[in-house]
Amino acid sequence: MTAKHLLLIFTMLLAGIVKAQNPVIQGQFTADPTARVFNGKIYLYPSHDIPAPADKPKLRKDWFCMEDYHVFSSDNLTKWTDHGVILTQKQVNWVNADTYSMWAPDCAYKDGMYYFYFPAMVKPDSITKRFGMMIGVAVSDRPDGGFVPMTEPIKGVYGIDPCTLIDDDGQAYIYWSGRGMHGARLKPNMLQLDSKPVAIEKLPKGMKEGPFVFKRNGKYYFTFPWVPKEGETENLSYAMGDSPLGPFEYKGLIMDQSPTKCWTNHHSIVEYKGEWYLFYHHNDFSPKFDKNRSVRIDKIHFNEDGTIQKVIPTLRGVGITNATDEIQLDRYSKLSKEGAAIAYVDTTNYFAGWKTILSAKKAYVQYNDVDFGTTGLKSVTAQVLDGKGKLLVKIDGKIVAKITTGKDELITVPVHDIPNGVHNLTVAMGSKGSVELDWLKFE
Ligand code: FUB
Repeated sequence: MTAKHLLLIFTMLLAGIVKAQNPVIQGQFTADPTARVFNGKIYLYPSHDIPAPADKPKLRKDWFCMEDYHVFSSDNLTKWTDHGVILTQKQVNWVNADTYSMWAPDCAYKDGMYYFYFPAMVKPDSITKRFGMMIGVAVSDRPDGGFVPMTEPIKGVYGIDPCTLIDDDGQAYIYWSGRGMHGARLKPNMLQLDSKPVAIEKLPKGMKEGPFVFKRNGKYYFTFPWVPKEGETENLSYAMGDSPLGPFEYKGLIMDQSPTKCWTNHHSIVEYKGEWYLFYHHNDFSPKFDKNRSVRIDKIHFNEDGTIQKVIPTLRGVGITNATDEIQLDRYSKLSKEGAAIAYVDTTNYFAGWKTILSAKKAYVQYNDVDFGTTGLKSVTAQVLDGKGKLLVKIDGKIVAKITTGKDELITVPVHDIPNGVHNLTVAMGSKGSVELDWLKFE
């Protein structure tokens, strides 16, 4: 890792702000995202993958390793604030802190309090007298911290991947996976079951986990990652029903399994400011090890009859990017079939992100939804990492600047006729040659 990369990560952490596009959180791994809307903001509760610490030789190097949770929030889905660590395994008396097993969490709000649900491996000698994964609760009066863990996990819940649903009548439910998929009513205190666990049946055969249940237009959606056959990886699927604990009828796929083989996928679905979003994960910042994952977001759409349209994963993700921010074109909306490619900036530090390589005349990269504001932008700066050639900067197809580069440089040129508002940006090769571009920014 170079001094430049360290400075970049340090600056991002210090500001508590991370950037838009997929993956949405940079500088650290985030997986199993549960998104919730509290007080008009989106809160993101992911698990926190880390590489197994070198001073813990007993931990498997090829498995999940998670010792704590962060929470992130945003009011525009593009700039995220990291509120820091909200719970660590050492704070929970019943958790075996040698196991680094703080897996997929959820958070629910009820009657002025926030309930953070998390699975973890119990201590062999703990009060539970059980072995394996159970689900605990930590409680706070705010969504972004102050969580105090209860001294016992929830009795009767043996498994992982908790998900909650608060129905319109205020009744809370919890769902989890472990020996099948289950759900149960929660007591008003949100800490105990109020009914026997119900097995969610009639789902297709194969390995399933990570249930996420939500309600829309009076219908209950039971959604889940599913591996139909050995040798495959997790797709995202769903079933629908008329009551919170089923029965549910299987409806189909939300997202195909990934062609680039991240074995897990784990998701949540949330409505925010009138649009629906799918939060999921992929191993973008860890291409060689799929247990170090990163959260992505894409829009999700429903058909008239309430069924879900399949989501095709994108790198562009969601939200509007300000023209005055560094625009990472490699998170593209469209790439020309020939002469355009994306590569890591630094294969010894994947968190440094990606670059766009344009290597043929007319090759292009298009990045949609850039907000050019209302004030006259005068110049554009490009971070060129290598190469020689002429770049044409276009807004909705019209050339607004030409950049001629012959080396790695930060180069600024004047722009003209910049429109107000949100438009699509394209950078195309206007000559022979090859240029490696990190980002572009208007001033
Ligand atoms: O993150 C650990 C496990 O991987 C989760 O509990 C599963 O849902 C899968 O994403």
